[in-house]
Amino acid sequence: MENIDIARIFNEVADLLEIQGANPFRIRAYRTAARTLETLSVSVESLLKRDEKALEELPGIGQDLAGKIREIIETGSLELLREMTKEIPESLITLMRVPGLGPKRAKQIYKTLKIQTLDELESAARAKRLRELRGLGPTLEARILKGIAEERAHAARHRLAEAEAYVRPLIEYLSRLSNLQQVEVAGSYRRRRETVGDIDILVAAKSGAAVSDHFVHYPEVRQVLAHGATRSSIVLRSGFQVDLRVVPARSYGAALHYFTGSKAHNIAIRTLGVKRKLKINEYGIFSGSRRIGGRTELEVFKAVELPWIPPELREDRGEIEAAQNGTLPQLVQVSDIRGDLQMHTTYTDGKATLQQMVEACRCRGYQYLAITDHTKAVRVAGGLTAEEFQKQFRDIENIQKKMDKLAILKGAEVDILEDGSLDLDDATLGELDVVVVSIHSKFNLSKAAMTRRVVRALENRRVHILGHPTGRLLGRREPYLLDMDEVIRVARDCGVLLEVNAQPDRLDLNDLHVQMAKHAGVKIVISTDAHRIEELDNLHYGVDQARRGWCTPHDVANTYPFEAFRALLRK
Ligand code: DGT
Ligand code: CA
Ligand code: CA
Ligand code: ZN
Repeated sequence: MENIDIARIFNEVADLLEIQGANPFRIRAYRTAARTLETLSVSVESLLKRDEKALEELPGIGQDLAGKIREIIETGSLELLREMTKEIPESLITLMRVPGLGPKRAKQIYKTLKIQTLDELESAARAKRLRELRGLGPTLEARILKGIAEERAHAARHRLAEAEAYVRPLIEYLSRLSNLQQVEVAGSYRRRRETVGDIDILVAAKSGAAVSDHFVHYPEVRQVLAHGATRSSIVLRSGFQVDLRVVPARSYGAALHYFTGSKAHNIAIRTLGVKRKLKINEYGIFSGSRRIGGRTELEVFKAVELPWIPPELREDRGEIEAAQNGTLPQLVQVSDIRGDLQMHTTYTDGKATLQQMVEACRCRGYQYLAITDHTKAVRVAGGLTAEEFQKQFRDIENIQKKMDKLAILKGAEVDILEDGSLDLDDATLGELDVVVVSIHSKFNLSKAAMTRRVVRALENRRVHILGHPTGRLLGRREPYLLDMDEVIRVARDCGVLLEVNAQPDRLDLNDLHVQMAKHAGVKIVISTDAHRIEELDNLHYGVDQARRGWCTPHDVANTYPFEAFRALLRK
């Protein structure tokens, strides 16, 4: 039982409670616990084995929820959820997940129009039948149609971090086999795409049958789609599809290259092969019928006279030309990062204190960090007033006195209000070392209005960084409308840095925007936006995204030593 499975059960309970109109505090308790579980670095199952009481000490998990976790681990399910599911029809749950609907309206539509499926909802919206209901109109009808499309698109893909949570134990399980020569995850996972459709695992082994048998007997399997000596396919309980290929060691490199993709990149490489009268496929590199290579991935690239290309670049977006010209970028790595520039503390909605966050950054070997709590407009997060910031400044100064190797920057994540003005007075802004600005409300402006709003914020000379620039939440919220070319142009002219927010459901900017920024000569910062200590370790997802955007350390402001970094901040 993985943490993420328990989290899923808790989220389902919260959804159902919402439909029942239960106490909001109770609903929030389940959501908070789910989030804790999703971000926890140790498995609660092992935690429980070591120490009965350890669960209750986790943030947001008291005696009651600890008991429920224990029940899920011991029995594989939760009685409460079974009971609730009996009372609430499944179709109502499907409806409520549609962005724009929510529990109350889902219930109304379900009851009055007897709608059960997404298809039925879609035809009712198209037939303009929803607008006849009380409280619904053409605008909401259109929003629901968009929501249905989003829901369908999202159902098919999973966040990279979620895939990682399932891949790790599966690889561990496979690695128990003694005759395994090599094992690696290929596909979009290896290319570090922000979402993955399915997981592709490649194994080199002498006996394919033994590996495949072991694979299809993984305890988390819900369904076996295919079971063969070289190719098998399963669906995990979580809904993930995993494809396994077993190849002989002499083909491993060719297969790894082929199954890493992307398809467009593969076709380009194969075409280069054809020009040299070579056949390149997943079995190897062939000249006529003679095998001339395929044991390593490097042999594939060498055959077409190229250096090895990092998987993150293999999208046929210019990487082959760059490889030919010797201009492949030396991609940024996690170890290049010297500071984290967005994080929250218990002053607002963070779960760790200022002191604890600073200490955690010290342990991670950083040279600098910025504390960036919310401003007052973000009321749900308990945003700070100017006076409260003053108190935090004194706190920071006191902690700083005891630290000589780590610079603690006074920062804030300042809300950009609807008209583009900032949610903090000039005097306080002037005292901050790092001003991050971002949007947390009024997402539905027109593209022109939203662009004006952001541009006006960037033109404020006290602003240093634009935080999570498009506001999207993977699988939950589309980016707001924004003219990114314009934003990047203004960022360049004003000397504002653009954030790549490393939260696994944000990854905002995305890879393409990062590349646009790089081309325009705008530097990015990779920040975790951590709300608890463990979330500082999400950094690598942001680095992945920056790598997919072709960034070298030079392109990323927070790889610079402290003084050089400060020089990059607008004066
Ligand atoms: P995903 O799963 O949708 O996130 O994306 P991928 O890239 O993992 O795609 P997937 O799982 O369908 O296939 C894995 C890799 O196998 C893909 O990246 C490239 C390779 N591949 C699959 N089908 C073809 C094909 O028809 N031609 C070529 N050249 N390569 C293919
Ligand atoms: Ca795949
Ligand atoms: Ca696949
Ligand atoms: Zn934010």
